[in-house]
Amino acid sequence: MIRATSARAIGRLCAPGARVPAAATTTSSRPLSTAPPSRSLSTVQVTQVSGSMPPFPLPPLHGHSTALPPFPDTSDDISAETSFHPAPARRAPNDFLDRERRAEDEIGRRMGATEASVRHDWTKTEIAEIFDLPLHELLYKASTVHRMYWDPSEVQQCTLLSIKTGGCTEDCSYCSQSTRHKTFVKPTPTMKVQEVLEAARRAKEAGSTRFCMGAAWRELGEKKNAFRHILEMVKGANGMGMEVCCTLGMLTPVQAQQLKEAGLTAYNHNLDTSPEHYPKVITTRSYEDRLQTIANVRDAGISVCCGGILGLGEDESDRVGLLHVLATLPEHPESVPVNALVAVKGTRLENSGDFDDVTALEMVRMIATARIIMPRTMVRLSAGRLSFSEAEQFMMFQAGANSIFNGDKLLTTDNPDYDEDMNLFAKLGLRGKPAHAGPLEPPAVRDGFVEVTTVRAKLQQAA
Ligand code: SAM
Ligand code: DTB
Ligand code: SF4
Repeated sequence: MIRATSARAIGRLCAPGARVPAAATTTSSRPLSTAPPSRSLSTVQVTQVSGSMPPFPLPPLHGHSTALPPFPDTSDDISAETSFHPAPARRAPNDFLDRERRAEDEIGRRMGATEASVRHDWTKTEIAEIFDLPLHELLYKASTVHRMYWDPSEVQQCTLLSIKTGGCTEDCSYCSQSTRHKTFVKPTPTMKVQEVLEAARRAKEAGSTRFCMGAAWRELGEKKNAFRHILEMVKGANGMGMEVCCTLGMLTPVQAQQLKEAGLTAYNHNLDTSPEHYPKVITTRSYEDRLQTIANVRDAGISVCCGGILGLGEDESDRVGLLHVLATLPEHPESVPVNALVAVKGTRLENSGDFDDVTALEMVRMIATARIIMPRTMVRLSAGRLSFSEAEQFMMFQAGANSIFNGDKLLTTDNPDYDEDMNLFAKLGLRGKPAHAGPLEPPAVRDGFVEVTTVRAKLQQAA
C-alpha cells in the first residue's frame, strides 16, 4: 500500500519524533479509557459499516493503546443530529486551545496502516518526503488522517468583508489594494459600524458562521478612532452569535488583548510563503514582523489563522518551507488558509507574466500535506476557487480542506455565488459547521476504527 521509498515519511508521522506532551511527566486525572463498551475496539463494528468490503485490517489491541474517545461529554458539548447515523453526534469544545488541552494526554492515532500525531518538531526533510509522495498516496494518506481527526462531511463557511479597502502603503506584489499598483480598486474610507453589522447579519442569514473583517493596512498602529469602531464591530457580530475574525495588519500585544476582550475568535495574519522567498514578494515588512504579530495574537488567547498563497513564483521547496514554519510554531494555527493567487490586473505579479497559473493538483498537494502534518488544524480552501471546477474542489475537500469563504466577494475579488456553493455542498454531501460549536466527533473515532495512544496508557504499560 505504501511505497518502500515513502515508508520513512509515513512511518514517522508520529512517534518517535512525536512531542511528548507535558502530561507525560504528570499524573492526569483522565481515566485510561472512557469508552463505553459499545465504542471499544473489541466490539469491531466493521462488518456493519464495511458492507461488501473486505474486513478492515484492525490490529489486535496492545496494552499501550486504547480506543479513547477524544470527545468526553461535558456541559458545553452541543449535540447535533447527523443524517447518516442514528446516534446523536457529539462535538468537541469550540475553543481551539481548550481542545488542545483536552488532547494533551494524546501521543498519536492510528487507523489501519496510517499513523498521525500533532507534532511540532517536523523537519523540512520529513515534510518534503510527504509533499513529494505520489499524488495518489498523498491523497489517500491525507484523506485517512482527515477522517481520524474530523468528520469529513462538515465544512466551515466564513464570510469576508473588506471594512477598509485600498490605499495600503505596503508593497505586497500580489495585492490589488497596494498604492504601488494601479488596479480597479478605489480607496474607500473605513465602513461605519452599522453598515458592517448589517453585512454580518446578512452573512449569518446566508448560513455563514464566521465573519471576517479585513482592512488594507500595514498595521493597526495609532488608528485609535478606527480601532474603537472595530471593537464595536467585533462585539456586535459576536453578539449575533457569529464567530468573528479580523485581519488588520500588524498588532501590538495590547491591541490583541483588547480584541480578545471584545470577543474576537480568530486573527488572520498570513506568512504567504517561505522565509527565503518572502523578500521577493514583499519588501516593506519582514517575516519576523509577521511572526511577532502571530505571537501577540497567540499570547492574547486568540486563535491564529495563518497560511499562504500559491502562485507567487515560489518553487516547491518554498511551499514546504512555509508548511515547515507553520507546523513548528509553538502551537499549530487553528486554521491555515491556502490561497491560489488571484492575478489582479495592474499588480506586480499580474504584470510579470512569468509564472504559470496554480493548478488544482498543486493545491491538492499543499492542502494534503498541511492536513497530514497539522491534523487538528482547519485547512481553508481560500482565494482562487473560481478558477477550479467542482470536481477539482471536491479533490481539495478529499485532501483535507474543511473550510471555505462563501459569498460572491472575497475582499476585492470575486468568489463563487452562495447558491453555487450550496449546490456543490448538496452534490458532495457536505454541510456547514454551526457557529460556536466545536467540530463533530469523527465517525471513524465514534465507530472505534481509530486507535488513540495516550501517555497514561504508555506509562501504565511501562509500570
Ligand atoms: N492588510 C492585511 C494583511 O496584509 O495582513 C489584511 C488584508 S490582506 C488582503 C489578507 C491576505 O489576503 C494577505 O495576507 C494575502 O495572503 C491574501 N491575499 C491578498 N491578495 C491576494 C490575491 N490577489 N490572491 C490571493 N491571496 C491574496
Ligand atoms: C486569506 O488567507 N485569504 C483571504 C483572507 N485570508 C483575508 C483574503 C483573500 C483575498 C483575495 C484577494 C482579494 O479579494 O482582494
Ligand atoms: Fe496592504 Fe495587506 Fe494588501 Fe499587503 S496584503 S498591500 S498589507 S492590504
